[in-house]
Amino acid sequence: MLAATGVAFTNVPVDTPEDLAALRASGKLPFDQMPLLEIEGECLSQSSAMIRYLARRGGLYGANDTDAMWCDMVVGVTADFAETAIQAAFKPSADVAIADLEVRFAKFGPRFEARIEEQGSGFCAADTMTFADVVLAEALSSYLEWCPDILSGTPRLAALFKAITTQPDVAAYLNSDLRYGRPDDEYVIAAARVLQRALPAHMPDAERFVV
Ligand SMILES: N[C@@H](CCC(=O)N[C@@H](CS)C(=O)NCC(=O)O)C(=O)O
Repeated sequence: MLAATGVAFTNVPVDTPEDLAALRASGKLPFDQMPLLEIEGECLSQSSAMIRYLARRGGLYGANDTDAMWCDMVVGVTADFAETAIQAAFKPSADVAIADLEVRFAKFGPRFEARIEEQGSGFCAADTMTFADVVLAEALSSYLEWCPDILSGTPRLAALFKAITTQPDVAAYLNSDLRYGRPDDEYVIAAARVLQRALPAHMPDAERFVV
């Protein structure tokens, strides 16, 4: 959403439990949780609030209440759809992750396709691009990291994905070092280490970071 609304930004990685403790001690986390978006002197928590704040600020919440309702509906269902992709790196194997993603896509992909057809603009919520298209494209990018051909049977969804990811600011972001790659075991281990949580049960010594 930062890229889609033309806001230059930096990522500040939290690599160690000490980094997280320092961030907590800084008082910048309103609810003691990550992620944190620092923008114009404000410290924002909750990714859905950040996304909507950026959408309003960038004029991507549609032109009226009906558009906004469709944005919220599509973003809500996209969260359900994206959950499987967020969990993929935590699965026992890539084959299991891909099988789960295919099942989830079989449920939602045709619904997204039908919604785009019904809308008629090529976008999913309104006559023009909204943050719902950006959020949906982000979720699709995660699916494509695991299943590169997954959009082959949904041409409208594929066209929406292309329309969003070829926006100049979005394309520049996707091709930059700011864009994280597909999460791997290293990411899963780093997240458990920083948050001092258990690893997925299939990993050796799964409790090794639990304090
Ligand atoms: N619902 C929140 C996610 C909040 C969350 O689960 N944050 C985790 C890290 S991804 C965290 O800070 N956990 C530590 C804690 O809750 O104390 C969002 O979408 O931003």
